[in-house]
Amino acid sequence: MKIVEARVIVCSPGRNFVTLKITTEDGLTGIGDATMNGRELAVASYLSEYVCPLLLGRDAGRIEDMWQYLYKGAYWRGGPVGMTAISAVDTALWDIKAKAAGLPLYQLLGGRSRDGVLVYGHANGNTVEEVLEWVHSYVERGYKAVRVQFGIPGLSSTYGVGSDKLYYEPADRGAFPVENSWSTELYLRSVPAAIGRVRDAFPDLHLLHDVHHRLTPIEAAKLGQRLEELSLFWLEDPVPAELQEGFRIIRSHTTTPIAVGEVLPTIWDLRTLIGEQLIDYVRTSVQRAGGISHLRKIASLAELHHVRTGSHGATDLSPVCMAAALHFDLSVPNFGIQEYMPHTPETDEVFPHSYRYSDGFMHPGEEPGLGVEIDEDAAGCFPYQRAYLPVNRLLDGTMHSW
Ligand code: GCO
Ligand code: MG
Repeated sequence: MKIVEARVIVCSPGRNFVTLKITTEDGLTGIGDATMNGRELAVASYLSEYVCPLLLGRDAGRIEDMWQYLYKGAYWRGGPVGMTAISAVDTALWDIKAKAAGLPLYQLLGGRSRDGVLVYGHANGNTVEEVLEWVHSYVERGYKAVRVQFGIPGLSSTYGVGSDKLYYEPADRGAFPVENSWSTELYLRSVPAAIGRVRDAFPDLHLLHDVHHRLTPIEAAKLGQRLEELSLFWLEDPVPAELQEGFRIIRSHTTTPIAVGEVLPTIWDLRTLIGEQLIDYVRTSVQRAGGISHLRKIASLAELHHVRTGSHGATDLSPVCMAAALHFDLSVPNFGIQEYMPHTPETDEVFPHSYRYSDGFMHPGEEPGLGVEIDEDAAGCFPYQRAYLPVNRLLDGTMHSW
């Protein structure tokens, strides 16, 4: 199964996506998601300038060897650009292998460990009333788990609350990033009570909340303590995770479950967090963490340490990643939950797929391979448009993590 073509397709059906398409000599094709929100062309050019030429003539069936070749062979290891590129190659090769076998990918990963993939939706709003309305609409659609994000009185805008409630997308098209403002004091003053109101209204629902890397460990420890009685499913990214040891402080103070990892691309970046059981859910994804092959190794390390998976699934992870994630989720023993934000109709038109949602759960479908394709004619109608994620400043103008 020699690779005869490897191409990068960049399109923007509502938001930017980078897709790698690999073709073999017998005409099989596989695709992988290489989107890195706000920095898309860095990965596209890494792939087309350096990786695609290396794939030609190689055996598409040697997935692990290809992974090692691209990881060890670059000398410059890790990092989001390189790892996203490897993810795309790995995913495309798994797609090809499963198509060649005539099986949905999860069958090659050991088969189903469960009947469906528990997902959580996003409810957000400027006021608690708005959030309550959205949570209600998710519950009506069968969701068992909902993430809640609130506007913060005194701040003009913040992470997680957008103008379009269903298709929340933080990256904005424009010459410069949007500037958000932040005050930990104002946040801690309003958010615990806001989550409390949702808990009162929905006593049985799994509730999740994303702090988006903004607190210090001791602030996060205090927040975790205050939220304990609300029984969150998880508190996400309470602090930036470069300093993994910082999570020891949070852990020693609170039993609120912690989820981390959407920006961390390798098992080595997660070693302390998982190995010391400092987190409960690992959130890195097929698209960020070296594809199916590497994410499975991370899941195995996590399994050993009582950590479950909770893969990132915002709209900047394309339907190709979503499909791959669902095969992974269905198969790993220590699955926890999957984030799910529906893509826009334009995106779904470019990426026809077999995965489906029903009553709080998703299933990848039974098509051979990933069960998703890219319609290149449709993609061609939506050319790339530069977009940036916002930046964040404290009220006195100091740069802060967004
Ligand atoms: C999440 C994430 C996203 C990210 C986005 C960045 O939990 O879904 O934090 O909202 O901000 O994916 O591109
Ligand atoms: Mg997050």
